[in-house]
Amino acid sequence: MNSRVAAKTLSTKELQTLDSAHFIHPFTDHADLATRGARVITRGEGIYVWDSEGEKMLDAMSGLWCVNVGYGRKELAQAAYDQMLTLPFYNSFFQTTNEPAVKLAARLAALAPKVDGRSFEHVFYSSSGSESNDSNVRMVRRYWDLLGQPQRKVIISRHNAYHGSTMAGASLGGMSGMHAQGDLPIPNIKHIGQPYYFENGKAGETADEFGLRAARWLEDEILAIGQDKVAAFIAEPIQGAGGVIIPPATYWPEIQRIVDKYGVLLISDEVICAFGRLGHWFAYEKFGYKPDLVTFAKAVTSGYVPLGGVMVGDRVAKVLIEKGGEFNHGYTYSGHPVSCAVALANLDIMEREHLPQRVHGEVGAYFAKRYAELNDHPLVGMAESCGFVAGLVLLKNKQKRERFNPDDAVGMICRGHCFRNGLIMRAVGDRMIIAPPLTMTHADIDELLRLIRHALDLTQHDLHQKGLF
Ligand code: PXG
Repeated sequence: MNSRVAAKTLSTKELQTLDSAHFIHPFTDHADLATRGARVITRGEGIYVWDSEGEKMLDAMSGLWCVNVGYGRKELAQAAYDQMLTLPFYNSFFQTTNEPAVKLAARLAALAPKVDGRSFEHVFYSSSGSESNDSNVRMVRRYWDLLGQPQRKVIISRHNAYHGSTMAGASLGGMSGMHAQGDLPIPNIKHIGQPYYFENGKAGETADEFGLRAARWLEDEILAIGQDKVAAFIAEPIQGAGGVIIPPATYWPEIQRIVDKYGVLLISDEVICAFGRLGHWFAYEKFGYKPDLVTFAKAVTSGYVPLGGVMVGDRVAKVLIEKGGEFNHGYTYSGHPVSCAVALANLDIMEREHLPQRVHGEVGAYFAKRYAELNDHPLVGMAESCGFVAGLVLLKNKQKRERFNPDDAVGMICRGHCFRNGLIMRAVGDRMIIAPPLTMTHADIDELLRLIRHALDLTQHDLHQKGLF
């Protein structure tokens, strides 16, 4: 494309043609996309986005689980502008640092709650969740090397987990479709089952009983591999991309007991769950466990600019710093001044507007109550939420808990009805999920629930016509 084209305002059709000619999208079937043309999102304000045809949509996915403060925040733009003029970039490799990165690290350390005297005084920066989890692999292995236990290499994760899309991120994740492309997982990554009660609970087993059973799969795996070979366990507090899988209350305490018993490091991947999403700054506080490393990204800047990182707990930091010498790892953009300046301004908004507290308190309770009402819909099984993430499963027969045939792609049918009717909701197989901005008011929540119910009604009608329901 020449520069004249770049300067001109393009029609939707022109943009779509250029898009399929030049832009390889993430996780997309390009041949399929070329037949329909990508939807062009042009602007956002508050909880809404608009496309190039002027359609307004309530963005119940906060972009991609990240725009926690909503769209159109001028002070985030101002923070980026000011920082770009002052110092757009400098590296933090050769014994240099910059003011926003330092201030942000100290602020994150102060926000991360201490559990049983364990604290997070240190931060390692990256630009994304995937990179952060790569850093976790490097850090965990370095830790055990420094302690004279280099054989402790195996990191245990879970099926249907999502930890990113780099080689290590995709390997840590438990998505079979991702593993099938490119010889993944890389060596020394193992997976256990996920704590999905609806799917894996046995007849007559309570959710709490199932939670204990699912946690003990970790103990079985540690014993099968050999305790002296296991470096860490990594998990999302609630699985996000896997379909908003909320573990039973017994799960996390039992996981804590097991990692403590075998001395295994615990990595809490909070790329989705931190920064108010579950009503706390960090999600481990919600579930009361004690991670050694916490992955963050996304909402640290509300997605306005890329930033990720790892909160490094005392146990690991002490060894890395006191015994470590040089850690041969880092990124050009580790501690990027513009990203860190935007993150600071984003945390200002979250604090000023008490966003985690709103989710934790009355607004979150209202959302939970309204969302749970969806359980009375004929298509819906197990509509449940935690903070501002929520999921439900579409059921063919509610009384018999019968699922749809995966080939019928009912989730995609429902997602289509959402999109055409002004709602962005995500489908993961037959699960419909949301993670709305934390700024939602009662009126916004009412509107969201009206839109979801309308889309479910249309889906039911459609499936009925197709003979599927
Ligand atoms: N960990 C978790 C828990 C995530 O949710 C990542 C790591 C990777 O972050 P980056 O910034 O490298 O993408 C994520 C990202 C989806 C979807 O379909 C979810 C994510 C990314 C893309 C799509 O729900 N989460």
